[in-house]
Amino acid sequence: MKIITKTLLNISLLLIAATLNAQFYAESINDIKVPKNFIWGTALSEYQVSGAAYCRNSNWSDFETTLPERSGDACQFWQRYKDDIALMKQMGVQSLRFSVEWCKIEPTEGKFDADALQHYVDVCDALLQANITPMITLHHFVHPSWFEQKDGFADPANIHYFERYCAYVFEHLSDKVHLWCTINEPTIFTFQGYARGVFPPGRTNLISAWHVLRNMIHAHTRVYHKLKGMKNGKDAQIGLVHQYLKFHSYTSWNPLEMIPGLLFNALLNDSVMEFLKTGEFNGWFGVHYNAHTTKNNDFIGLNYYSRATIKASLDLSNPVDAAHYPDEIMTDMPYAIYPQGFYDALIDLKALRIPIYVTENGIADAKDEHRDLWIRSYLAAMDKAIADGADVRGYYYWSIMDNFEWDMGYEKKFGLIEVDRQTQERKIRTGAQFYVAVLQNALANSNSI
Ligand code: GCO
Repeated sequence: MKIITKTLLNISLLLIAATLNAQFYAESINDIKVPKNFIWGTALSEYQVSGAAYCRNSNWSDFETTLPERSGDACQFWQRYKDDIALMKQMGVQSLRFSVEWCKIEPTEGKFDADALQHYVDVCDALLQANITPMITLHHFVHPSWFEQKDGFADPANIHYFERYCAYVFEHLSDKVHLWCTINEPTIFTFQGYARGVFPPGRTNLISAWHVLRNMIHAHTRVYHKLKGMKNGKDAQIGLVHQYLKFHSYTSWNPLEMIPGLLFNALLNDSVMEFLKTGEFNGWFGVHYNAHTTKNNDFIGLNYYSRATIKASLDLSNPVDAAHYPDEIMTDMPYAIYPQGFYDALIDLKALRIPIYVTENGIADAKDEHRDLWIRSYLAAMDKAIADGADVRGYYYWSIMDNFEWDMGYEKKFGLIEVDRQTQERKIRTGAQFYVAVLQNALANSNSI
């Protein structure tokens, strides 16, 4: 009986895949053609895999005391990185995007911790020995408590602290690392922390959200030019990471869906896209920044998951809700599988005329039912975008292993590798096999066009 149900389920999934993603579905790894030297990687961030136990005195370790679920010691990556890197090597991972934690490097204002720096030197050495190219993110939602207490990125006078920390890390690691992400998703950091209040510092003030976003864009620009002027700067590839997220109204006529969509699109996508294209940031409420140049990135990091479909609801306490159409497959996050949006984002970014790294893409799927479909359809969408001229240089699956999904805790399973947090045992998921095959194939022969 079980087998019959499973077979029927598999057949129906295949049918859905065939109709829904007719245009975007990779039957085999040979359907995915990438340029020479393309990098196949995976991504993580320190706080999400090491937790508050290893990243104390940070905005997140302070804030999560108010959350129902705490990060604890997460996957203990801080101490288990050697074994995890060995597992990555075995899978064929060519590059790891990870974050350096500012709260470890500079736990007290102006005092840099040599042991923490050494830890990251060791991580880079372990990666290089395993033939895995390191890609560093300098800010992935987390910073030291002392920086937060000065009002963090809400005060433009604080940008120089961030610049100093970035320069310190770059000075010590740029001999080993050539791929650098300055800030991860300034829009999400701002929206979640200053508009929705579900990330630190837990504020709900739209005007200040626009100011914070402007300051982060400014901080990125300053760090970019600072690092480019340092030793190894010219050879390094440095870029911002933007989550390309578009809001979509469920109906084409309901103002309750369209008005929030206008605001969310402006704050979460359009303002940053405009900055990337023109060097000028125009926010609401007169918030403005002009970098006076468009050369503020060597590449753009694209995090793409899905679109957000908003539907008006009769529940007055929650008048708009995350929705999906009946024929769409939901992930465990409040959005559906939507490879078309990935293609569209890549084509939009093509206009920047700089290389693109897909710095994050992956599915939360605790039952591991749709991971295979996600990977096949999103890689097919990327393949089409490449064929249509998008200069994509690498793809990083989010995430190498299950981890702490911020305000949503541990329930969201993004990992290629399943982590049992009781035993800390790691197991490669069945749904990851297609990606592992892509990795293995890329290792064996460069799958170039
Ligand atoms: C983000 C982050 C990651 C998330 C991932 C899954 O986009 O919020 O960069 O830290 O874990 O995107 O939601």
